[in-house]
Amino acid sequence: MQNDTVLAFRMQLNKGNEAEYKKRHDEIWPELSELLKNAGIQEYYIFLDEVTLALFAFQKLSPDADTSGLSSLPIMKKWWDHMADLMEVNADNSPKVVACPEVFRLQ
Ligand code: RM4
Repeated sequence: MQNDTVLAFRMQLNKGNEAEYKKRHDEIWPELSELLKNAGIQEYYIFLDEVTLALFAFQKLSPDADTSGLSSLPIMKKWWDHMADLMEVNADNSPKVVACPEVFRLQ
């Protein structure tokens, strides 16, 4: 399937966890990075809005990326459990995600 090449979404950090959130991502498990890349995520950035604590995620995807299966993988669930004390999550500990549609592109 052909995808758009970029994707953005917002998550929410809970107050007081700014440093720890960055630390855990600095130490992201290599097997998880590998899995995300294998799914077609070529580049993945998360920016922190230090005023609202919104986490703005931006992904550059390969044209044949398929990230649909990631959420059911044990390591993904384990990562979400690991992050759940820091951010807003759903009942299954996956992060609450708000889609951010593209409104401008300069290429
Ligand atoms: C985030 C969140 C996302 C995950 C990244 C790597 O904090 O858990 O779902 O894709 O980490």
